[in-house]
Amino acid sequence: MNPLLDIHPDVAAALQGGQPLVALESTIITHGMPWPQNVETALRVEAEVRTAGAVPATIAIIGGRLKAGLTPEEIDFLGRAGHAVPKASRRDLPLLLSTHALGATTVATTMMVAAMAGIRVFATGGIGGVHRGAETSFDISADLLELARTPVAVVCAGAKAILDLRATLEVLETHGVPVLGYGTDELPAFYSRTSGLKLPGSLSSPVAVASALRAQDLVAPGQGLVLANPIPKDHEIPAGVIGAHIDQALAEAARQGVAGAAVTPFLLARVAELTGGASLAANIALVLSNARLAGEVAVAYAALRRSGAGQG
Ligand code: PSU
Ligand code: MN
Repeated sequence: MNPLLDIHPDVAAALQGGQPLVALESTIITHGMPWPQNVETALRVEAEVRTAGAVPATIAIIGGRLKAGLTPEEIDFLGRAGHAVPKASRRDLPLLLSTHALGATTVATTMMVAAMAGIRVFATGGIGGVHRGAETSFDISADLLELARTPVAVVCAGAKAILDLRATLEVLETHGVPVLGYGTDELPAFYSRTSGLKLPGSLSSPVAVASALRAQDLVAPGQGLVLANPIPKDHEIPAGVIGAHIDQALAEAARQGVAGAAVTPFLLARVAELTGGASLAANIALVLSNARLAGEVAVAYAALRRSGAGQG
């Protein structure tokens, strides 16, 4: 057990008993949504995971400790603090931990902590990816490289069209990361169900996903996977509507010289402002839907592991 890791008693009991677990990130709470919807959503997401029959483990850094499983009070504290909490990606961990700081875990660091704890499934909204203009900025999210090296399946609604989605898929392919559509053979684009980008495969039941995870355990045991679950139909925002707002947010970021780790939070916040309540409602709906699916996958995966089956 990692000496920097604290496991919540409910999470520890589930790990001990081989029960299904789902990891959840905290950057979506501090940097992905405004207060108070961020706290309400984080608590509802945990409830969705429980409804599916799994135990939620929201992950963050508090007082220089890696936390797998937070109390509702800790979630409330992070949500109120918002952007005052440092965003913690892989490169930030040594400094945040050694200075006893707070940190909101991104997809990359949530995967790291989940893997340390022994949690195979993780639900979030969207992953980071290759930014538009990366050919000159070199801005490629550490999330993609984490997926190549850490054995956690990330259930998400694809990636936001603030990114270069085609290049994002190419980088994942280069690193051998499976990207599976759930009930679709196209990469979902977060607010929209389709992107026009074909995926190599699609699965349509939690058991089918769990058995792909079991196969991955045998053939590529150190690697992650993306399960791309399209936003529920009644919350979809057509690409044509969201596209103009994204273009405006990107132009403002360029004009203001926003760079590095600030880029993604800036774009997320601007797109949310420009689209008004619609994008926030969509974001909440897709995260809840991903949490439910992740819970179902975790349940199926735990059952296959218990029976020693699931390959072939
Ligand atoms: N995309 C979203 N919502 C989010 C994020 C991305 O639609 O909240 C967050 C996640 O925590 C993700 C991080 O891991 O942003 C990626 O940041 P960067 O591009 O700086 O790696
Ligand atoms: Mn970046």
